Amino acid sequence: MAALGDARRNQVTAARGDSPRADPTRRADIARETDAAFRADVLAGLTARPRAIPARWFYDRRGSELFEDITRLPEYYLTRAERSILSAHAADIGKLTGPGRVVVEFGSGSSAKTPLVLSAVAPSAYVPIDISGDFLRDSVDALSQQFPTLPMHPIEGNFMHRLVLPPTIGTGPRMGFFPGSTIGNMNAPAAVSLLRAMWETLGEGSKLLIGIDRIKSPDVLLPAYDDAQGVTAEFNLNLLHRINRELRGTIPTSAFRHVARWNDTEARIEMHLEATRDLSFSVDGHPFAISKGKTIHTENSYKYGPRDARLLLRSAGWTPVAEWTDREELFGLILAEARAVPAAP
Ligand code: AVJ
Repeated sequence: MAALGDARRNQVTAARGDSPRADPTRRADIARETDAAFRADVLAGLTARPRAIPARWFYDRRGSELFEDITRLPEYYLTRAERSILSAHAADIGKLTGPGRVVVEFGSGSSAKTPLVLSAVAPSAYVPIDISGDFLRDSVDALSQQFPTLPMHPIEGNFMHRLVLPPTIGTGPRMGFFPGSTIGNMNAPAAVSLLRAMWETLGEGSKLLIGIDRIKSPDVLLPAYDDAQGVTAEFNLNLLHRINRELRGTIPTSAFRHVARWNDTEARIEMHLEATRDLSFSVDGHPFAISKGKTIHTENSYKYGPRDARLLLRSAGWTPVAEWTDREELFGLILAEARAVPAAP
């Protein structure tokens, strides 16, 4: 998957064949905006107390590769659980959505989940939205092999805001697909505004199929974010390497260690980078210091009980209509509908 970013402008690209990569001027603009936003977020995040850098900056090329590796770790149950739910309940999902919907995937990754959904719901078109044009092109290329007659209209843009869908997809019913518990990176207000933006993008009468990771024992949660092979540690530390690479940083990366914590009050996993000694360094010429034991907060991954998840959806105008889980009840897949909200009694 690629990150949720603010730096990139929404823009509707032409249909398949006209890759977002095809416009070099626009790509250069996007790269410049992304650089500026990364620099601003890092400088502000290192100046703030507590120190915090938004999780979306994990996903440079190396970070995206490391995330793919994470999804294959024995401890990282999320991807496997969601995929097992999708394959076990594909027929059910298809029955409830009906054929001929336009499937709009938010943050399309190189995920193995998309084919399961496309087979289940027999859509009339597929619209993947991602801020990474590279990822979009690759996933559309791969999916075209498997679904040669399905029209595909990739959109390179930021789905945090309302998007205009390409008119060529028609006015037929739509279904959003938002897998992977990506919603977990946002706090409640941000999650609600994202779900509302999706409602606006898709329109009344549309459906949303969303994967949300559940609250469970920290004995299961913590290893998923602190695996034995150290892949998640490398993923977290890659942020510091990225800062050094892209922002002329002098951070002594080996003096930081990966920390994963379960914050029970907030119902979230937190990832931090902890200084193992008193340090000073510079980023883009700006000096910074951090004392031993202090951290840079790099990610939140909120977890939801089944009722929490449904309340979150309703708060954004989505009415839950069905819900599935895996055998161990680790992960929830919810189908919701964009109904007009009836007047309160
Ligand atoms: C992509 C946000 C769903 O929170 O589980 C995985 C990111 N971070 N391991 C998650 C992540 C550390 C992942 N999401």
